[in-house]
Amino acid sequence: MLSSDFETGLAGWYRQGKVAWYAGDPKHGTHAMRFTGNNVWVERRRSTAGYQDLVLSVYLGAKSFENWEYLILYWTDGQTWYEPLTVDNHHPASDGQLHLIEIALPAAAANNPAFGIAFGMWDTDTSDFAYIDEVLLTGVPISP
Ligand SMILES: [Ca+2]
Ligand SMILES: [Ca+2]
Repeated sequence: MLSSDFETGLAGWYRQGKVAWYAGDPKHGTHAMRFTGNNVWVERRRSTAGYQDLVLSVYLGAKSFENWEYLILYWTDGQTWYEPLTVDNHHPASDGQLHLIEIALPAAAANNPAFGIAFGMWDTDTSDFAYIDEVLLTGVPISP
């Protein structure tokens, strides 16, 4: 339903803050998306109309986080932004490498024309980084 490996750029993603199309490591393939600095927000909307049993997967990691620094994965039903994943400096994905995260989204995400996902990085600075690659949203067509 949505697949983004960032091999050809960051098109389709609304971006605020210091977000780069990134050829360094870590990455899968030739490029990933990299955040640095504070107040980063990257968002993409995708209607899930006609689909259920949604699963969101992504490879992500964070580097140089201290206690107060966060990378958060969000999804929205069009009303509320939910936060199923927060990477802080105690999370395994704070080791600067890419980790597969898979989230089975609740029913409110299904069959929803206002569905969207986002990533935020907060209270960080220019020596902190987050890496995102291979964002994939899958769903099962709802039988008529
Ligand atoms: Ca890639
Ligand atoms: Ca830091």
